[in-house]
Amino acid sequence: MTTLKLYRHPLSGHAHRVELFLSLLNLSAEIIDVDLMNGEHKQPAFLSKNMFGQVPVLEDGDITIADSNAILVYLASQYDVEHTWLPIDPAAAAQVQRFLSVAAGPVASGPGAARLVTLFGAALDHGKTKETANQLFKTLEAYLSQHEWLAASHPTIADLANYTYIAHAPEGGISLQPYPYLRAWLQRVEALPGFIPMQVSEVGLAA
Ligand SMILES: N[C@@H](CCC(=O)N[C@@H](CS)C(=O)NCC(=O)O)C(=O)O
Repeated sequence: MTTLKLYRHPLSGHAHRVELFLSLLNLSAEIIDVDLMNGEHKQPAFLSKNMFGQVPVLEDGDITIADSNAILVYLASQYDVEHTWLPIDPAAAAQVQRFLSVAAGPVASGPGAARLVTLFGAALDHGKTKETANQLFKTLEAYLSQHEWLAASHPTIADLANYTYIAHAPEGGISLQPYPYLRAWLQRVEALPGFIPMQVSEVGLAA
């Protein structure tokens, strides 16, 4: 019997990738919303869970893990007995890590950051975030014309880590229309048994 608790915000793509993986693994967790708008994540109680003051954070009994990709690695290592989501073979594991770095790099600073501008009014260069996103999407489009999944011949946590902010790129003003292979890959992720979407934001759309 697990006692998983996920601290998240419903519009956080970083948190969504964890919620998605929990669902795909058929693991139930208590979901605790952190009030980012009122700075709950910068209060001592939350900072004691993550010194960087960011969601998501996962608690599994007395184990606390912060950072979405670290949580995906933990859940795969702890609960995926077949080790398909994060292969053990060193070269295969490195392929997954390569794409976790993409998720933490250009996906976060491209489509992720563009959405921060349009939905939450972040003081970032929107043009630069869109440029980063389109550069990345062009590269991934060519790659996905030859590959079904990002890091292996089957889905891995690399696909989940990259999925959410790419799927929600249009919220940041970035069209996915020019990228049919990228859209087909998104649809393959969405067809996985247990898939759950992140809600589409209405925050900022009225502004
Ligand atoms: N590297 C972190 C990034 C997490 C992150 O950026 N979380 C955002 C929400 S999507 C957050 O908590 N922002 C509040 C802040 O940074 O003050 C991860 O992968 O978990």
